[in-house]
Amino acid sequence: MSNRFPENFLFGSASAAYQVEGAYQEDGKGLSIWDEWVKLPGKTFQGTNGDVATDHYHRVEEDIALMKEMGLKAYRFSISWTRILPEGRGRIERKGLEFYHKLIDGLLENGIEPVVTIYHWDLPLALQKEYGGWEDRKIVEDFTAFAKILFDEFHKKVKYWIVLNEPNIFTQLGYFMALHPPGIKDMGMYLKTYHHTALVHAYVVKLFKEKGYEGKIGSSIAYTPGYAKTEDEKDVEAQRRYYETVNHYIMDIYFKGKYPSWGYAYFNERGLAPKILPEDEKVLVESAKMTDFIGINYYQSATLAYNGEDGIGVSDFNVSGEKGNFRESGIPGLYRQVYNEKLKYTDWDWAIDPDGLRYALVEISERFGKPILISENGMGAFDEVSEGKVQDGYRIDYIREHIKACYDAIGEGVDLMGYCTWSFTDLLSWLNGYQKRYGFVFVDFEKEDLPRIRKDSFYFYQDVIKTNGEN
Ligand code: BGP
Repeated sequence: MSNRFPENFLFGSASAAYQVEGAYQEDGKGLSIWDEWVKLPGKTFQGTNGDVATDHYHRVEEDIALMKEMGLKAYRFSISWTRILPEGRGRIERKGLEFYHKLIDGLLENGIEPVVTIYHWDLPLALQKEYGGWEDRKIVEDFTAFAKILFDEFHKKVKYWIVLNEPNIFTQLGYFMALHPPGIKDMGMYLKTYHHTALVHAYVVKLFKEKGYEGKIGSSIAYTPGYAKTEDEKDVEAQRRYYETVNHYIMDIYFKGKYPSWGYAYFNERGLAPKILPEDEKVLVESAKMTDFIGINYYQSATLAYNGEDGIGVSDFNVSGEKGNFRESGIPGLYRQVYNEKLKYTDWDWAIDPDGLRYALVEISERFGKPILISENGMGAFDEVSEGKVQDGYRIDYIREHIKACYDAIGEGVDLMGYCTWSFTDLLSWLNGYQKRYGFVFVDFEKEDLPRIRKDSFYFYQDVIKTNGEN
């Protein structure tokens, strides 16, 4: 690599509260839907849970010291709603706010920009039980009140806010694939809850702008660009249908304020489309304009082929990491996701495609004309410690090539604010437990004191940052 990025480019790394903090019942914290879900039989990989995770809650100084040593420019983390509002609304728990002050102050003192995700999937259990959480429009009011507490408390310290992390994934896995709480399989519910996430984003952005807080605000979408498998008209049509019902569907409502017409009509004809109230349209369009940036979590691309009405449906995920089991999956009548011989795959069958990142950045930038922040990108692997070292050259290659793709995208006119890897330390993978590792810092989960070990990729990224990408 021999590139230099803009001087203020945010080379960072990311995490989420439930995946690192642990201390799930400490200092007055209330339970989230994940605290309950992980205790139900068969719901998580070999019963793993985030009760302790990396114990970041108690080791925040140690983790920040590692970030400083690395020279990290930005650290993206999420705030646990039930640390602040144990019941989801009402009584505020000061100790929760103090924890995040400690984290944010520690970052700032060490020259690291905090990038705060307001919601990374750990909904207060009380709200799920009371009215079904995302299933009801009441979520807008409760979420907005929570966000306002955070803005009032932290606005002088935090410049970058991400309202929601991957709303397309938590609604899809929670309501269509039954792999996340509340474990429902109903496409209409998935589309309805997704619509509610878009409203939450819209009202929170509007609040932020109307109250005049300083800083930039957006949301992060999991974006998987799609290629047609062949030039055959049927495969090209499958790709078009994928964009209308997936990529443009999830993105347009956030960043244009409208669903794409073919995609919405397709769901509507089948009685699956969400109800759009006249006031929704107004706030969605207004807030799409006010949204400062688009957060993109990029891991892989998809290759699409024709899928008939009687074709293949969704398949199980490879959660064990047993390589070479690529399973096609699809939506009958729309598209089928197939294996791409030109690409390499991770042990969990995720396609490794750095050029897909460049391609995604260019298409998003052209469609929405907004700055982009890569809020997650990384490679899950089975890392091993040998003589005190973790030689993760595969991860170095992965990250190097994706950074090169960012550089090329900037060259093609993309306004890219930063690049945050997933993740800084190893942490809990929602569906794959502790065995699937993403960090620059290895955490030995077998040992009670959870020791941290710098991987080879730690030194690689340290160098990338030091030279601002010229490495
Ligand atoms: C994203 C989530 C992260 C993280 C990452 C890796 O979807 O925002 O929280 O989990 O994916 O995914 P996985 O752990 O399933 O490999």
